[in-house]
Amino acid sequence: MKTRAAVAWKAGAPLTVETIEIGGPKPGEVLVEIMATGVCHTDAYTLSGADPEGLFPAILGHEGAGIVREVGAGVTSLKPGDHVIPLYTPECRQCKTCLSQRSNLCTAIRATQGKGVMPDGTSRFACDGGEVFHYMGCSTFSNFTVLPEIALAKVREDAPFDKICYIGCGVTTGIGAVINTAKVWPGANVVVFGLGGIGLNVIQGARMVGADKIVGVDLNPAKVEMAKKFGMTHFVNPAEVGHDKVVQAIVDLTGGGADFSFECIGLPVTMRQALECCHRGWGESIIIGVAASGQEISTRPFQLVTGRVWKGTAFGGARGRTDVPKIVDWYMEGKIEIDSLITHTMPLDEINTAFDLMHEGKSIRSVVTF
Ligand code: NAD
Ligand code: AHE
Ligand code: ZN
Repeated sequence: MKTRAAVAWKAGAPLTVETIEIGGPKPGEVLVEIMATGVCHTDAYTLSGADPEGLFPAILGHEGAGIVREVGAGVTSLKPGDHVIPLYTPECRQCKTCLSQRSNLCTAIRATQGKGVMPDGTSRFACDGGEVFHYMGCSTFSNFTVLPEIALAKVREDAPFDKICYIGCGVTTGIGAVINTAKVWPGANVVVFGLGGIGLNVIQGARMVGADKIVGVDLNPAKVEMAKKFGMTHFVNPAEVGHDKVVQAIVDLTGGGADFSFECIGLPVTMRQALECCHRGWGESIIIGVAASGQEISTRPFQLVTGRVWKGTAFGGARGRTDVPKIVDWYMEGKIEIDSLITHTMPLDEINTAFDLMHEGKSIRSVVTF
């Protein structure tokens, strides 16, 4: 069948909306009509050309919500009409990692996902007769997309697509990093580097679990108002305190250092600051931000010898098919806030505006509705 999709033809160029061909679902696969998709900084990262797994032409997007329209042979857990959120971190419940219960990094389809194809090694997308790659196994910048059954979370049908799409990445990543990865305790002092679509969800997660001080760090003072609304108690602007004094400023504010810090920017320099502002003996720093190809982190080993812990997290450590429906429930029950973080909504034809707003620091999340 034909569908409309925003195609990334080459690194650094705007997306163009095209009518493309999409193949039907093969065994174990599901055809989904995407109703809404968020635009995450990771989409911009891959479009920039800095992602070693970035392939072109591709249909980007990994933060969607939609409706199952057709299922392939052997699909048992989903049927046409079900409401779903695509999962770039699937949950097969059979691989070594899923069975271990020690990590959410399911390995069932990761290799083909990174190559821009479905698990059988082929793409379901074509444009003008040429193959177009999938992205993060999701490709939510297409009105219709195909995913393996194990990469879809079934969610309640009364939840609005244009809000819960954000649970497909940003909300779950931020809140999950606090709950699943760091396991922040009530009364902890928390520092969040980067007050964007991810960092603000870390802040609301930290407030949910009863953190004491929640210190935000960002170069853009326009982010302060929203961050305070979500629970930020103190703000540090590196441009004001001096980039080389950020760590000391945080150590002073927290009475000795952070119990937990979260890097939600994607820069080695802020990753180092996030580690070094942690409390001697126990402070844990969680890397969420994605740094460009070839970049490396560094610190004095003494920082680790003296008890600071460096960790990372993908999709907030969430097991998608199990945890995502619960997070949708939290939203519907008013336990978490999403609406005000979605600062802009636009049709697919205006998707490039979402990238512009992100780069200009004017949006938190833009959502494209179909
Ligand atoms: P965003 O653009 O919405 O937010 C980034 C924020 O960082 C902005 O507020 C910006 O002003 C601030 N910033 C930029 N440079 C800074 C600096 N030098 N010092 C202080 N603040 C600075 O991006 P987002 O969607 O929140 O994503 C944040 C990062 O998280 C990206 O790297 C993205 O790829 C990554 N990410 C990772 C995961 C994961 O599973 N690990 C999931 C989603 C996103
Ligand atoms: N191809 C990229 C990987 C970037 C990355 O780390 N992605 C995160 C999700 S970001 C969502 O916005 C992730 O899930 N990582 C685990 C994984 O298996 O990809 C690169 O830089 O190589
Ligand atoms: Zn994302």
